[in-house]
Amino acid sequence: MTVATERKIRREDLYPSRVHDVPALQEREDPVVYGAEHDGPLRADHLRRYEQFGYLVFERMFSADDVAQLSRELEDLRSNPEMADRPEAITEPDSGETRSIFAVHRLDHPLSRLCTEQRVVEIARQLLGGDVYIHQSRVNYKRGFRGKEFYWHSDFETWHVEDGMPRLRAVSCSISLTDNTPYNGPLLLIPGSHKTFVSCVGATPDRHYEKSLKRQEYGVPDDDSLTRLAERGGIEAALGPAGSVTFFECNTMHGSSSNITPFPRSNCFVVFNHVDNALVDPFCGLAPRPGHIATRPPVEPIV
Ligand code: 6CS
Ligand code: FE
Repeated sequence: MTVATERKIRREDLYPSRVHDVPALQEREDPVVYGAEHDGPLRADHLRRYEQFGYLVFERMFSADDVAQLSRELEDLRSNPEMADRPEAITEPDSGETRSIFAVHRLDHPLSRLCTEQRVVEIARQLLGGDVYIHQSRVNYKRGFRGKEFYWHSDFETWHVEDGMPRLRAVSCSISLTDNTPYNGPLLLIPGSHKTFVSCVGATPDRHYEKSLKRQEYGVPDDDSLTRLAERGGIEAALGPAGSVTFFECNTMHGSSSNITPFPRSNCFVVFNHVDNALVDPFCGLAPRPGHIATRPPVEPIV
């Protein structure tokens, strides 16, 4: 290990990444499930599956009518000229199409209410063991023909290094607003990968989010680490009709391919973090990312 690229690791950094010049696999130091069966709607077998595989898919948690209305709202948001120039709106690197809109939970919009739906929040509270707040929300459009991929990554690796999320006590929730088929770029997950933290190489560039939200190049696993995780756990696609919901642990390795079909693969993505896991200074040592990407303390629990 050459000294040249070693960067100082803070004592409380349990999951150092982008500090060594070689990748490393580290077993997780935190529990997966923090609550118990009597703490919410998930039964013991749900909790066991989440602990083992790192995700749960619930088909049709929202009805077709709920979702049809939200899809119209999604289009209104995308075509709203006021949104286009805001920092929350991210375009695709090539076509300039709207790729994502961040912080939808802070808008006065039906999609904001979706982020704090009781059916979703009570599952997050059960998995994380108590009071939670929204760390991040976004709608991903992944439109037909030009919706680009999200390369393999652990959400937590970015949130730890670039936002300062201390421990593995957050859950990502993807609410499908369109059908997720095998063809239109569904969410791909590696079962069991949440139990291994992949320490990535490469120093985080300044204002990395200006590029990474379009196409992520730092904080992505090397081929060998990814191969080992996939050989161990396989790869599963989170398929299901519009209205289905996938909860995945913040360290579950996931990604999705480009969408070359005419059919969009849109979702509303909301991240719940436990209030005791609120952000500290980013472990990369750079300035924190803006508040529309990561909610900074003081945080208020969702009641
Ligand atoms: O950097 C982030 O926070 C975002 N990037 C990806 C690809 N997934 C998690 C999150 O939305
Ligand atoms: Fe992600």
